[in-house]
Formats: sequence, C-alpha cells, structure tokens
Amino acid sequence: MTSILRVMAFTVFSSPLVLSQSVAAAGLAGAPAPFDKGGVKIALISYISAGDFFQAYQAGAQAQAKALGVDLRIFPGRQNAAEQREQILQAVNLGAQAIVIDHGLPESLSDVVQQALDKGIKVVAFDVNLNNPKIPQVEQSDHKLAELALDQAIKDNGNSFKAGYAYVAGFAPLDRRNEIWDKVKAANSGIVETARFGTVSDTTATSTADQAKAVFRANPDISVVFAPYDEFARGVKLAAADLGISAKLKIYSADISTADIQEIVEDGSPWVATSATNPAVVGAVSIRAAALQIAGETVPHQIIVDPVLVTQKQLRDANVKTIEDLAKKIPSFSTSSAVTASWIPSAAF
Ligand code: SR1
Repeated sequence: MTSILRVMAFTVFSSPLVLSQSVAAAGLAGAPAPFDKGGVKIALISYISAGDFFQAYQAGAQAQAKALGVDLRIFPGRQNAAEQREQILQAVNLGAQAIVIDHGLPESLSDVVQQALDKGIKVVAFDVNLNNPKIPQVEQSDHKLAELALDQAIKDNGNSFKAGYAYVAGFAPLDRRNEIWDKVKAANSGIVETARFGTVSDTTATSTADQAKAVFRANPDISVVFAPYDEFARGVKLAAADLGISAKLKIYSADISTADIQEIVEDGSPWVATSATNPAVVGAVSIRAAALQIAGETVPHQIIVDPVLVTQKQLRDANVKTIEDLAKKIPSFSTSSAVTASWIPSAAF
C-alpha cells in the first residue's frame, strides 16, 4: 500500500470494535519528519482494557498523541489472543506507522508482529516480552514494584507470617513480580505462602474475591496478602469485608488509581500499602518510544518507569484523595524523563 493510501485507509476506518480519536493532523513546528507535516498514525493494541490501570494507561497515551499531533487509534482489549492478532493485522493494513502492543501472550503475537516489522512499521511492547532487538520494551520496573511492597510487608509484620498470594502466570509484569516473591520467601523461611489464587478476566476483582473467600475460609491463619495488581487487591479486600476479617488482614499491592486511593484510606481498610507508577505516564512513554522510532531516532531496548511506595498512613496523613492530589505531593509521580526529545511536547494529564 502506498503511503497516501495508508493515510486514507486510516482516515476512513470506522468500526464499532475500534475507538478512534480524530486529531487535526497539523504539523509540529521544529519536529523532524514526518511530525513536521502531521498526519502520523499510531495504533495502540491492548490485551486488557478493563480496570483503572488500563484506562489511565490509554488516557496517558491519548494525551501524548494529542500533544504530538498524532492520530492514535486504540483497539480495545478483551483478553482475547485471537482478536489481538487480528487487530495487529488490521493496524498494518490501515497504515499505522507504529504499533504499541500493551500486554498479550507472546506466543500468539510473534508472527503477526514480524509481519508489521517486515513492512517497516515500528513496534513498541509494553509488558509483553516480544524478545526482538528491534522492539523496545516498556516496563514499570516490576522487580522494584514487588520489592517496595514486600519490604513494607516485612517492616509491618516481621519476617514470619502466613501469606495469601494472588498471582496468574503468563503475564510478564506478574511473572517478574513473582520472581521477587520467590526470592523473599527463600530469604525468609518464616514467610509461608499458604494459598495462591487469582483470575485475570473482564471481572478480575469479583472473580478474585470469590476465590479469596474460599481461601480465607480454609486458611483462617492468613494475616498478610501479597496481591501485586490493584484488581487483585480490590478482590481480596472485598472478600475480607464480606467475611468480616478486615481487621486481622493486611494487603500489599501494586498499582494506584483514584478509586484505589479511596479504598485504601477508608476506615478499617486492610489495604495498607501499594507500589505504583502513574499509568498515564507509562502510556505517554509508550507513545514517545513509538514517535522517536518513526522519526528515525534511537530508542533504548529497555525503557523503565520507576515506581514509588505509597502507604495508607501517608495517604491519610496528607489527606490525599485522588491521583491528582498524589501527584501534587510527589511531583516525580507525574513525569518521566524516559524517551524524551526537545521536539516532543509534554502531555497534559
Ligand atoms: C494482568 S497484568 C496486570 C498488571 O499490568 C500492569 O503492569 C499493571 O501494573 C498491572 O498490575
């Protein structure tokens, strides 16, 4: 397809399966080609769209795309590997100049991603290991995320307790966080993983809550839960509330959103700490990595956004109620110096 036809295909594309954002594609003064002329098309293809993290990630990507004058097409994820493959092929055929792949199952993606690369389309991977030197990998430093939360768990509870652990294998960020959980258990023989549970679906929190209830009934001695995904933590909190055991439980998680903050600070909440990046920043970083590649600039293979630890006590003491409040208290939470350039305007979120 010629580049003119690609542009037309992207412009006229319309389907109930695809959310589109029509941006006036004016050029960006002082930017390298093709951003100086405008009309750049990027596709964001997600595996999961449900939940605060993924919505904030997409909002950050949209904000950065808007600042760059990029036409960003977001393909909604439905935890469906076949649909995600199909969406990558659609993006290729519709003339995307770069594709950002947000989560997914590597084994179902490598051949279609290779087809995109073969056509000269740039690819960025967030939280899915595509194992290709041509594809920059964006991540939140999942090892640090897990270390921050687990260090706090040991600080609060000592190094001897019965733990519940929410985990689903096969998701790159959860697998990386699991490596740290394994290390912490190996280094602290008194920390015993009594039960493991978790579901990733379009109803992660409620499905995980059902599993957590069964786990708590069978293991009343669990006093700590490591739930390194906010949807898991919500499920565990819900289960504890239903069973009336919130007062004897402490939950340590990953991720944060305004809704999470409200659940953490409410009276009697067992959710005592989380480690997190601002997902909107991660979305913006993913788009910048795509834009720099389109402009022919070098992008590091591994792109990391560092997390911070946020405790219930800090939030309550500082009267933080929203992500915006949190960003005011921790300015670094809303910025990242990863993959920037003088010609890339800041995203407003
Ligand atoms: C199912 S994977 C969920 C994780 O992806 C992102 O890395 C978020 O941090 C979330 O915890």
